[in-house]
Amino acid sequence: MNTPSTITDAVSRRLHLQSNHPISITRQLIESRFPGFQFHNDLFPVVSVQQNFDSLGFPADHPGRSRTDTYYLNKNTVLRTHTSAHQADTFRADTAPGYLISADVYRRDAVDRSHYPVFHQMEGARTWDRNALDGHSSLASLVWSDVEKLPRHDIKVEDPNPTFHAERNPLQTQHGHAADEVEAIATHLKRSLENVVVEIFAQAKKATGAATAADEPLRVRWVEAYFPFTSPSWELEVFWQGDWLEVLGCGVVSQPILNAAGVPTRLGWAFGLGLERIAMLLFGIPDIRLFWSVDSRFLSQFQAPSDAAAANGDWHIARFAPFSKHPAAPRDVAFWLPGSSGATASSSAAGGRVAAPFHDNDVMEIVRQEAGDVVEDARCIDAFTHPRSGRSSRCYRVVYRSLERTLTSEEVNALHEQIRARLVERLGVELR
Ligand code: FA5
Ligand code: MG
Repeated sequence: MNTPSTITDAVSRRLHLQSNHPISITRQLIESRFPGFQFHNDLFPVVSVQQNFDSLGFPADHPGRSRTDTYYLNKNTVLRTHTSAHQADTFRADTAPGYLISADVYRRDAVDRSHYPVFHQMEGARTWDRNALDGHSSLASLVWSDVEKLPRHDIKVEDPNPTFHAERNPLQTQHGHAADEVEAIATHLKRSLENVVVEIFAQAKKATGAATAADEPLRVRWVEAYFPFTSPSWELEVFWQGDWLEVLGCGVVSQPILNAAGVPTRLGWAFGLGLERIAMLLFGIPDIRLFWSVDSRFLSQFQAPSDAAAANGDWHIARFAPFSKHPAAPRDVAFWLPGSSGATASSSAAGGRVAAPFHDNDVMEIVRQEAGDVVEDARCIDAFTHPRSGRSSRCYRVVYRSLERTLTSEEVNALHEQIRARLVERLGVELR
């Protein structure tokens, strides 16, 4: 068990089901773009390691399984880290061609304006049956005919990568997929998701007359990705606040998952998107912490449309109006890592594990637990190893800023002092 009460307390919030909450409105807007799909919005967040990882083909040593990244309730049970945990069960149960699953997910992760340890994902999947070709000569031709039925958009999408790449995205012939099938499914997948983003921006634009809060033109690009459960795989990024923001991951479903779900003749695509990230673009919400606010100055700004209005495509999206911008108070903390030498800061992506590795996410969690939502950002700003002693040092900058009021410097100092004490107590570091 490595799950603090700050996290378990969030389980009951279910923002994706709270009427008039921006996460819920975003969910409904996306659902409206997938007619005929089954919607599952009430799946329990406690899942088995089998569901979250094994069923999806995660290798035994995948960093996502680590206690530094995942909240465990016991050895075999976790708070789901993604909605993909329900893929296998849903492919087994659903007869419809497609489904959407919206749910709260949990991760030990970075602290900044677009990352939060509890967030909401929407999983989507669409499959076609090789045994139900509906008069078509092949599955590829069936899928292409469905591509033709998708709405068209006229935005320019940056998509420099071919569907297949020898190392990064090899054609998975062991799955029995033919290149033309994968091309057709990938095109249907990309077009379907581009349509979601285009719709989000169209609604955002209706609200302000501008494409985005910062008045930037919409820029969208596909980048290659890797997931153990799709191949080929991509991520979709949108330009936001001066940088590329990843909004979703997706790909062609690995055939062993469909085979194991009892539907070996079906092939298809799946995606998982961050509802907060999309809601930030839709409403112009600048900081992910705001979604958890119970301040009426936040909540009263959002109103779900009536069913009739929504059916007309009129979502009445109102741009978020910041109620005030309070000053930021940065504080640094520098320390020596425990153990004399050899300890490395291992981000989950980097290899190089040591006996008791120091992990960035352990610092992030202490920051969250001690200071909660008054921290806007925390990051390592300096790391070095002393050439003679071999000791490693880290310096973190924690930026304090409440979304609701101005913090006094006494208050900030007290919180920072608590964080310093906890770092010593929990991680055994030596303050510098
Ligand atoms: C996944 O979770 C995959 N399960 C997605 C997927 C599904 C791929 C089906 C293929 C097929 P990833 O870890 O990239 O992928 O997360 C998906 C999205 O969740 C991200 O693109 C981002 O929009 C959002 N996200 C991830 N971490 C956070 C976080 N800490 N806070 C807020 N949003 C996050
Ligand atoms: Mg990702």
